Amino acid sequence: MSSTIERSYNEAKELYAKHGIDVDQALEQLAKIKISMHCWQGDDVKGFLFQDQDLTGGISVTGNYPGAARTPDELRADLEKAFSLIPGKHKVNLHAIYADTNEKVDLDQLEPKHFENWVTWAKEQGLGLDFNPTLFSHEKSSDGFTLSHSDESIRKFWIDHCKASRKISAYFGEQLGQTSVNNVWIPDGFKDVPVDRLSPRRRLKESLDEIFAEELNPAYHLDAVESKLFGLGSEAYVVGSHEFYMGYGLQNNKLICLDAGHFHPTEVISNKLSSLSLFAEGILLHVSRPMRWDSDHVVTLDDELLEIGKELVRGDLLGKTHIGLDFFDASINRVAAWVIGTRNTIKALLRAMLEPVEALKQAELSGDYTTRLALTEEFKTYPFGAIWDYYCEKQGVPVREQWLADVKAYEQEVLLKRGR
Ligand code: RNT
Ligand code: ZN
Repeated sequence: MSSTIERSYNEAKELYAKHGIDVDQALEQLAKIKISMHCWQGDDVKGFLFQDQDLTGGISVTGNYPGAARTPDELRADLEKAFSLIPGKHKVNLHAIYADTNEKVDLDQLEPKHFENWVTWAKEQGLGLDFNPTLFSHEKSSDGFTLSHSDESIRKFWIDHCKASRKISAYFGEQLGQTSVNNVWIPDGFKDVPVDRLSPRRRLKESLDEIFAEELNPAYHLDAVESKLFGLGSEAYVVGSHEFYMGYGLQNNKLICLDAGHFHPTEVISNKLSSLSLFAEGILLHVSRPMRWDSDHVVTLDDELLEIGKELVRGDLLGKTHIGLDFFDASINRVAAWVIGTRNTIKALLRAMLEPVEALKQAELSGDYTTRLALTEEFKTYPFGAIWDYYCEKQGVPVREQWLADVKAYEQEVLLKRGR
């Protein structure tokens, strides 16, 4: 441990202690929180099953920075590099199209064995895994409909794919001895105003009922459903809207997934967590950053990220919330994108843990809004950085921007040697 870092830490710790904040305890709690880092930032959501398929489903990755992973081994190497620069032990969030197999297998035929290499690797690395069925970038979703399709055979294909995905997720959980979350997101929707909004939603409900019919052990597997307001090409109507999945998730005890980019531009997910926590079985977050639309920019330490952290900490919601990331930027180094977004998410949680929550709540209760405002504002310039630096050093990862040199070296030695 460098002596400057330790000295700054001790000085900062004292300042926080004056407000009854136990910094060491906060760091212990922080070290237990797993962030589910999404594999798809590493290769622009291409996956390995259908590599010549374009990305569809109304989502889009822009940029052509060199070095995207082309194989499971390359993706795992990139993930390892990223994790070596992020404090703590975390999870990797896989999509079905990331199956690691030489077999030509379609989505409805996927089995746990197609993900064996991922599990072996996760065990070696001490990582958890989460999963997602992939209901896009496939010929059977080319007209924009999947689980709500009016053609029974296509709907069946997607139901079978989602059933297969739950088995794979349960296999992850059993093998790794920790819960895997399987998150269903579908792109279904209309570009222009539909005549019949109800029927596709009824079909989606029926599909979900069928998919979830089999009970699986919640110690190893949990189901989540992700809503959306609009997508590219589904601007007028999305079948799986927020109200749809609020209803479905609450009625059927499913985790409700909130993606930060899936609401009206002035609507924030931080303000939804408290309400949801009172009724939902659990919450899954897709921490993302919408820029004017659902653009999936790398998350920065902005007001909304800080607010999400505060809501989780102040409301003691970490126990029922699974934190996943969802962004994809191909205009910068992809390993750096992971490192920046994940470190920021952890920072937001730490920042929230270093607030005098009790005193603030007390001020609010007694109507002393002056103290509430004064304290929150002063705490913004408390020496949070000293605590963060110490945490990174203690966890054996680079302090401050030192990680960037590592990523640049990796870019030279590995990423730039990959053909496009
Ligand atoms: C799309 C959803 C979904 C995807 C990933 C790849 O709008 O956010 O979560 O980003 O499944
Ligand atoms: Zn998402």
